[in-house]
Amino acid sequence: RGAGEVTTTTVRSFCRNCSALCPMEIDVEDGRMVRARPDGSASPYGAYMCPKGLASIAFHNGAEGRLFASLKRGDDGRFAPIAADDALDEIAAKLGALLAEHGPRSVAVYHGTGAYRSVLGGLMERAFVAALGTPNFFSTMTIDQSAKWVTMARLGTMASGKHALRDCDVALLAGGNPVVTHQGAPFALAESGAPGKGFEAARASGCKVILVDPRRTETARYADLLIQPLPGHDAAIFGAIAHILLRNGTYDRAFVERWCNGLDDLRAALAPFTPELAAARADVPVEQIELAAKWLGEGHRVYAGSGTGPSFSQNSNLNDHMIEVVNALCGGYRRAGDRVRNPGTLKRRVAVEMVVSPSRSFEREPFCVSEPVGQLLGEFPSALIPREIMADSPNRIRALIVFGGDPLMALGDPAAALPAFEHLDLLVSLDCRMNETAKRAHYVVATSQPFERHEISIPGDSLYPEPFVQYTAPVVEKPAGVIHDWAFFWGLAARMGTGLTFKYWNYGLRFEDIPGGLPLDLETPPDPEELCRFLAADCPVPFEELKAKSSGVRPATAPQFVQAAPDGEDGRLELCPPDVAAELAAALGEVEEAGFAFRLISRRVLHALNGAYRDSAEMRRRLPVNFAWMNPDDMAAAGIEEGALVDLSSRHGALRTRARAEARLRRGVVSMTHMFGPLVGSGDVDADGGANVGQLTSLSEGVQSINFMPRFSGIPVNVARVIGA
Ligand SMILES: Nc1nc2c(c(=O)[nH]1)N[C@H]1C(S)=C(S)[C@@H](COP(=O)(O)OP(=O)(O)OC[C@H]3O[C@@H](n4cnc5c(=O)[nH]c(N)nc54)[C@H](O)[C@@H]3O)O[C@H]1N2
Ligand SMILES: Nc1nc2c(c(=O)[nH]1)N[C@H]1C(S)=C(S)[C@@H](COP(=O)(O)OP(=O)(O)OC[C@H]3O[C@@H](n4cnc5c(=O)[nH]c(N)nc54)[C@H](O)[C@@H]3O)O[C@H]1N2
Ligand code: SF4
Ligand SMILES: [Mo]
Repeated sequence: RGAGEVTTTTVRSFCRNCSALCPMEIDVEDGRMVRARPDGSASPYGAYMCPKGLASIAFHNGAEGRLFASLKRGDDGRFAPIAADDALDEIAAKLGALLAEHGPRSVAVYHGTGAYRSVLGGLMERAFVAALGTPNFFSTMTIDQSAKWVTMARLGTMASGKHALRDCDVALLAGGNPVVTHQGAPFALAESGAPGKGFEAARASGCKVILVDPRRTETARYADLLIQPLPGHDAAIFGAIAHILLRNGTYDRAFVERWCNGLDDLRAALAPFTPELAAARADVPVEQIELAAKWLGEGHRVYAGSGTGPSFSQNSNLNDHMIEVVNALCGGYRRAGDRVRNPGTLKRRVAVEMVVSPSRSFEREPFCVSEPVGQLLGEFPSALIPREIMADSPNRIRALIVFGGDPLMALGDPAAALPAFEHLDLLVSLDCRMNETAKRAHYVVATSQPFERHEISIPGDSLYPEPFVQYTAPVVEKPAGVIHDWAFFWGLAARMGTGLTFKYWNYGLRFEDIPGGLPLDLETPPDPEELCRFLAADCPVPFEELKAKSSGVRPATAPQFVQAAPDGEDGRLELCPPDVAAELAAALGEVEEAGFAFRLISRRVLHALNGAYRDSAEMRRRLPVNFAWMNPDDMAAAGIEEGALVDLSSRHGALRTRARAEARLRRGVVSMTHMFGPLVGSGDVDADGGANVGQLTSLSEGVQSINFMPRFSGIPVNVARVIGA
């Protein structure tokens, strides 16, 4: 080729921002990615990518100050580059000394949203934590929707799973916006890739869609009924819906008789939760609650579920329990003979109509040291990390490895969290850029980014709308100074001499109980392609075929159906255990916190992914700061003009940002997104590039029992225009 000519090659891979794992085509010029397009050739979504998937090229190419070398913080507080091998030597030595002196509990790992993108890294992390033998595993799940884990532990789970959106005739989603977030099954009601298509298909086949959200979300365009309540009243709303189903006898009697306990206790506890009470508290027309209950009661294949909204608000565990109770009263699960659209490809699961009884795992050892609470799905509550560090206990946490996360921003309440993080003997951040937690770390280990890695589609395996599997080799080479996430954990194990067995782990499994696995050599690093080959061992598509078909494969598999329960299967859903009844009674007596004119609600924005991409050019153009969005009438009443500086104050703290009108919001709420600005604002929101909403939240007041979930939505606040600004 002539001088100055560039050759473009097109490589197929998949986006790893979220579990949709959209297949994509990437143009590479001289070893650099330049463009991305959706690849619809085999994709279960057709040709689809969202803006943050497209933005991942710019992110990859350094739009947000990528780290090209690891860093060590000196005694003067300044960071200096350090070779990754040297950083690992020093970290391994420190961890080894802590383990020898204080035992395995002195070491903790926090798994952030960046870690979910790293399949091999995440599995190597699990292997490493199992080898250390520490119970101190934390993830964002416990500061996200762990109310769902609490519900599983107290109510139980229907092993056959819920219906896919396309199979429903009535579908309800409380507090989620999948058209923006692409957050779908197994949590919320949606298909994660191309979410609009799933809603369109469901509606075309006659499904009625109900949304419950203080904001008329982008997803609301698919809603037949939108209920716009004040936040924090989902327990009352869904308690009232259950009340109506019981009152009218429109619940699924056969299902409840066969699979549920506690109907009488539920009936008694819900007697005071009338639709009128819920309507008054949530400030919605009572007719809307009656109509939702009518549709749900008439439905044959019902889905009731939630996004983050109810899990972030007041009484989040109770909110979630009552939403699932409504679903159970409607028999909203796949039943024997129902089609299973995607049983999984890399690991095929058999769906059986039976109940996994409540585990109440949080009542069992191991307990946290600061609170007598056990684990949920093998994890301790992230909101307790600061207390577990500060505890006056020989078993307190002394070293924290943060893998793809920014816990100081994510936990909120910096006044409580920051001193604890500063108290650590060792804080390591494994990340591709400097975030607020990394700034306080002793070591920041610079990692590779998704397109530089081998990966296989485990996160999507049973979540794709139909069976699909994809393997990718690196699209571009990683820079010399960074290491892979998996190599970080392998490298530590090799230096510390702990054995390491690599396994196909999935939620619900105890790592130790998974049979087999691949014991790793601690002398020679594993070949990532071989790790993926191992993970594909049970896949009906041979690995060589996966390698050859880089757009992914839709295997031709015989249709799968839910199987009937084996004889004598006696697991049951506990609709109203005593702790839930007590929480209902307490909620009944609650009064709205006086002295605050507004409730701050959570939201997510299309072009950012939590902390990632907020500094990209596109985001900065759209959102120079994270605005306080308000109903225009509320702004007019308070004399706040568009763009005006406003101070938000809660019982726990304050922040300053700019106001922006949004008619989609009901009155009485202010909506802000998270992970903007520095941990603590300087007072100049424009220079800071936004404000951290975590400054308004608390790690001690208003937290839930069991999962210690803080309140991230429905926070009582006042909003004041900054005078003279
Ligand atoms: N573009 C983009 N996508 C993302 C993310 C992102 O940052 N950006 N983050 C990812 C992550 S980590 C997650 S957990 C998911 C979250 O996915 P979603 O749960 O879909 O997140 P949101 O869009 O914030 O939707 C929450 C909704 O709850 C409503 N709400 C707030 N409080 C209440 C309440 O008390 N009751 C009810 N009923 N509703 C309430 C809010 O108005 C909001 O519309 O998204 C993921 N996807
Ligand atoms: N007030 C308030 N608080 C919240 C929320 C809220 O809405 N409001 N949301 C909550 C929720 S749902 C969540 S999930 C948490 C999010 O909390 P976190 O996950 O702790 O925060 P993120 O900013 O998403 O951190 C992700 C990090 O991963 C890095 N990363 C990206 N790719 C890779 C990779 O391949 N490898 C590695 N090693 N790192 C990578 C990014 O650079 C980024 O620093 O916050 C929670 N906290
Ligand atoms: S939906 Fe998720 S996987 Fe698909 S392009 Fe967007 S961020 Fe990537
Ligand atoms: Mo999340």
